[in-house]
Amino acid sequence: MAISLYVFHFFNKFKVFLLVTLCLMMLWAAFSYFVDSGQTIPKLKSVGEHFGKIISLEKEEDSQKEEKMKITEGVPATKPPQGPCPALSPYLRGASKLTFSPSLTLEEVEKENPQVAEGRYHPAECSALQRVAILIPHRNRERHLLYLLEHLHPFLQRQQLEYGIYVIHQAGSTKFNRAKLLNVGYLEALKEENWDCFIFHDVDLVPENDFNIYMCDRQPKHLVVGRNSTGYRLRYQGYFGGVTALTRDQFSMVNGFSNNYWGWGGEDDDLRIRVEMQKMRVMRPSADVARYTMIFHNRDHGNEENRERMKLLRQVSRTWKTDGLNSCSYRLLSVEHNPLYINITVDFSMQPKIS
Ligand code: UDH
Ligand code: MN
Repeated sequence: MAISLYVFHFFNKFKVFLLVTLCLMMLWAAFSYFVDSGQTIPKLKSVGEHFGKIISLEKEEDSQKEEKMKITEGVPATKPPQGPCPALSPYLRGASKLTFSPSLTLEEVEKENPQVAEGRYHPAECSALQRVAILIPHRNRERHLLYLLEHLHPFLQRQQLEYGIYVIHQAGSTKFNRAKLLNVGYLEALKEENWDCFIFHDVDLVPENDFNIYMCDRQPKHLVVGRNSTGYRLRYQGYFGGVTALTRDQFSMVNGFSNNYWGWGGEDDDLRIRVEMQKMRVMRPSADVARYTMIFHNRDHGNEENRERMKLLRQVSRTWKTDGLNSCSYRLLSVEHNPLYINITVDFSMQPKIS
């Protein structure tokens, strides 16, 4: 009796504690039963599964990467995205003394320019501010072309430009047509690249100072302020010949050059009139940098003075809309990608001579 009384007292004293303990034990038993049978916390389980998958995918990717690395060993890795080139290239040198070696060969110039491929170049260290097409009208001036290529490639590279040099060669012996060749150059060059800027460049004019930047501006630019043969003075007020720079849009806005100037003279003045009619204004770099050496030459056969030019120049306001890029017909004979320039050969002999 005394013992049973004692047990009763003991339970009575700790009944709350015992009850709580009992409940906890029952809960634990139920919890472990469900976990073991796989019926509970499905979310947690699936997260775990995914986690496992992610790890195994990473492992797969790693092994694929290793495989790729093995395959592409020796191939340069794709370059990181580049920033734009600086506004002023750090490689410019200023005035340079030009020399023209009589023994120079095309192979030597090619060796000097290993980074030029198929007449094109782009800087490796930054993305150029403009893509520039240099258009050179040409016939029977191989020596001049060689000297121009020799000087122009390093000159343009020092300016950190993306560029292509196009030589537009007039086949046959009909009267030379500089302006029409330049129209052809513009149309053909745009077939292979959306050039931003076009430099219309005589073959015999070599720039003396690399601060004369071969980029286009908000207005058409005339780059030959002075040349050795004119005492480095502008040939005449309004002169717009030799080397000019127009954007793709500026040139298209004036409908390009006229196609009707056969022989020497007038086509450059015609272009200036077109530019002025579109309310654009010719800009020139300062006289101390816009200097050229013209390689000496006499007047070429087939490029005799055009005696019709004054008459044509009086008609520009009437003719510019229908005579130009939109009416430039020609027979394309070939487009050759040489190491240092793209050679476009055209035939104008079927063209009617309108004057
Ligand atoms: N051109 C050729 N082949 C020709 C004629 C012209 O390639 O047969 C091209 C060449 O790009 C040249 C440009 O057209 O630079 C302009 O022609 P040009 O150099 O004959 O014109 P420029 O005004 O001379 O320089 C005109 C003759 C001046 C003779 C002066 C004699 N001292
Ligand atoms: Mn000349």
